[in-house]
Amino acid sequence: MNGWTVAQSELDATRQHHHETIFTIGNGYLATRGAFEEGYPQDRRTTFLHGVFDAAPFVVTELANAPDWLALEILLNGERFALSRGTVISFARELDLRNGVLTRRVEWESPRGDRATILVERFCSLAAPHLVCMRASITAARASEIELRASINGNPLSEGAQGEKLAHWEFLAQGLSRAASRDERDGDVFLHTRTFQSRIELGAAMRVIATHGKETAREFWDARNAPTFVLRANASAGETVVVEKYVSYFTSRDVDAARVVEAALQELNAVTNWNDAFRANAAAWQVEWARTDVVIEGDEEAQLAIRFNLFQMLIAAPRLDDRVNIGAKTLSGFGYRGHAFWDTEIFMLPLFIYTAPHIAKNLLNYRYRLLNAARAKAKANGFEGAQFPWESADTGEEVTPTWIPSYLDRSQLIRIWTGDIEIHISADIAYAAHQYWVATGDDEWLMDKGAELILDTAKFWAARAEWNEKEKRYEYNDVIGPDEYHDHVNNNYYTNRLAQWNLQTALDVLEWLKSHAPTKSQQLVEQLDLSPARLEKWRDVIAKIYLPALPNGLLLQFQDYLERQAVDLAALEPRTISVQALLGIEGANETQVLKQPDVLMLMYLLQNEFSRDQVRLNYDFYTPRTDHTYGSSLGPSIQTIMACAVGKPDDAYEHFMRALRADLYDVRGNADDGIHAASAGGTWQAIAFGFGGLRITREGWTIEPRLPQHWKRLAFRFFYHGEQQVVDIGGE
Ligand code: IFM
Repeated sequence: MNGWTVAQSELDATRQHHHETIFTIGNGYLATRGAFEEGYPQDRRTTFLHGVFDAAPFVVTELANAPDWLALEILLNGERFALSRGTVISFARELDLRNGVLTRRVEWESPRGDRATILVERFCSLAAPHLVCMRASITAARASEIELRASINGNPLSEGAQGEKLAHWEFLAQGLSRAASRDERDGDVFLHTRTFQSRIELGAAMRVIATHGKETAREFWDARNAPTFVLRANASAGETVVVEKYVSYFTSRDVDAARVVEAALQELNAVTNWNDAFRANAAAWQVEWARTDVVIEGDEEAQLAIRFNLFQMLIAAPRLDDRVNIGAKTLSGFGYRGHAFWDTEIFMLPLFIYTAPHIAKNLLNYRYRLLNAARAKAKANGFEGAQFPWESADTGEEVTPTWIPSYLDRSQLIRIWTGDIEIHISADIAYAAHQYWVATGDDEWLMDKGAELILDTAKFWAARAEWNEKEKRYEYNDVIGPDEYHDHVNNNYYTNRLAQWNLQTALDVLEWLKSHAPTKSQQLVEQLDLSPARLEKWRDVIAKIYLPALPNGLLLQFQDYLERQAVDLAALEPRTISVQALLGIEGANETQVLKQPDVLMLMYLLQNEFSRDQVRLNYDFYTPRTDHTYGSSLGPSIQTIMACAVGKPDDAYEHFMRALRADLYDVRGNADDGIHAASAGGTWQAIAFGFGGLRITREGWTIEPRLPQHWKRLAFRFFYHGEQQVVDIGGE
C-alpha cells in the first residue's frame, strides 16, 4: 500500500454506482463520475460543471448533467467491447490521488473468442481546468482490426431519486473545425448546446489522435448531438494501438455566449501531447498536496482514507470562480442536486481557510454575492436583515423542495420543512466569515464584504427573536436545529446560542470597523440603518435570549427535550438503518435519539467558552443518545474532536474511522448519490482540531496532540495570517 492509490480489483455490478462515486475525478471546474467509457447497463454517467444549473421538478433547480466526454466505443474485429458481454478475464481500476488520474486495465475475451487488453487512463486537468484528457491503449492477442468511436454525447440525462430521467440540453449546432496547420483529416469537432430554462450555452470541442498503431481509416460521423470520430487501425498480435481523446468545455458563465465554441476549440490548440498535459496536471496537483496533505504513520488505512477524503474536497473546490459553492454531494452525483447547505461553512470551509485561503474566500464571496437574495428571503418572511436559504444554488433563492415524493410510495408527498424553519444557517455563514478573518487576518475582506454579511445576519436574528412576556426572555420557536430528527422545536440550544454569538460578533465587528475603517463603518451604519436604537435592541436580545440548560451545566438540545422518550439504542441492535427509518419520522421525533448532537457541535464551535468538565458532562450525556452509525454523516468528525477534548482517544478513533469510511465503504448505503462532502471536509478538522488539538485565536495558535495509541506520526500544514505552519507530531 503506498498511501495514495484507491484500487478496485474486481468488477462488481452490484456496487456499480458506489464505485462510480468514489472514482469521481475533477478539477474544481468540473467533475466526472467513474462510469465506464463504453457504458454499462444502468450506469449513472455524469459530468457536472460548477454553476451550470437548470430548472427541475420538485427540487427547483439542479446541476445539469453536461454533455458526456467519456463516450468511447471500442470494437475488436467488429465486436463491441463491453464488460457486460463476453468474458472479463481480469479487471483492475486505480485512482492515483497524487495526480487525479483514473486508470482501468481489463483483459477481455469477446463472445467470439478474440482477446485484448484494454487500458484506459483519464484525468481532468488541474492545470487547465476546461480540459479533460483520456488515453486508450488496446493490445489484441492476435492480429486484429481495432475500431474506436469517440464522441461527445450532447444528450445526457439527469436522474431523479426514483430513476426518472430528465433532459436539460437543447441542441444548437455541431461541426468539424479544421485546424489549418494540421493534417486535413485531423480536424477537431465541436458541439454547441444550451440548457432549456437557465439558457446557459455550452461549447464542447474534441480532438482525437492515434499516437501508436497504424491508422487505416478516420471518419467524422455527423450524428446529431453526438459528433463522433471513428478511427480504425490494423494491429498485429501484441501490438498496442493508442488513441488520445481531449475534450474542452466553455460555457456562457465563462465567456460571452457567442464565444463558447471558439473558446473550447482554442483550448484544444494549447494541447501538445499526452505527456505535456499529464506533466502540467501533475505539477498542479503537487502544489495542492504541498498545502493539504496529512501524513499519518502507523495506520495505513487511515493514511489512504484521509487522502481520499481530501482529494474529494480538492476536486470540488472552486479555485477560479467565486459565484459557486460546493454542493452537499460535491460534483459527484445526483444527490441534493448540487445544492449547497451549511455543510460548506461549518464542515468544509475550515479545511480551505487553513490550507487554501484563496478557495475559502471564493466560497465566502459566493454568499456575499447572494446577500440580496438572503435579504429578499428575510423580507418575504416578514423580517429585516439577511436570511440565507437552507439550500442554495445559483441565484441564492431558497431551493429546498417543499414537497417531495415519498421514497416508499411515489404517490405520497412528504413535506420538507428545512427550507422554512432550519434557520441556523445564517449564523453558520456569519461564523465562517469571522473564522476566515481570524485565521487569515484578511482585514480588507472583512471591511469589503465580511462585515456586511455579519451585520446583516445579526439584523435578521434581532428581527426574528420573539419576546416572551411571561418569561421575560427572547426565544426562537418552531425551528429545526442541526439535529433533524426533531422538527418544530422551540429554543434549540445551538440555534439560540449561535444567533446570540452572531449578534455579539456584529457589535464587535462594528467597533473594530469604527477604529480601523471609520468611513466604511459609517457607510454600513447608513446602508444597514444601524441606528443606536437598533444596536440597543441587539444588546437586549443578547442579554435576554433563552439558552435552555440545567443548573449542573447540561445544555438542553431544545426546550422540552427531556420530556421526550429515552431510548436504549443498544437494545435496537443489530440494525442497518437509521433510527428515523426504524421508528418513522414521527416516531423518532418523540424520542431523545439525536441524528447529531447539536450541543457538542456548538461546544466545538465556541470551544473557549466551556470548561473541560462541562464538555465532559455534555459529552457523556449526549453520546449514548446519538445515532452515530446511521444518523447524520456530518456528526462523526465533530464527535471525534469532542472525544479528543474529553480524553477518550479510543472513542475518537472509532468516530474518525466512521467519518473516513463514509464513502469508501459506503457506511450509510447511500454513497451512490455522491460523496458526503461535509463528512469529507470534517475529517481534516478531526485531524487538526481533534488529534492535533490545534487552537487558533487572533493572538496565535497552540497544539495539544492526542494521537490514537497506534499512530506513530501525524503531520499537517496550515496557514495562519498568510504564513504556512507545519505541525509534525512524532516526526523527526
Ligand atoms: O445539511 C445536511 C443536514 O444537516 C442533514 N441532512 C443532509 C444535509 C445535506 O448534507
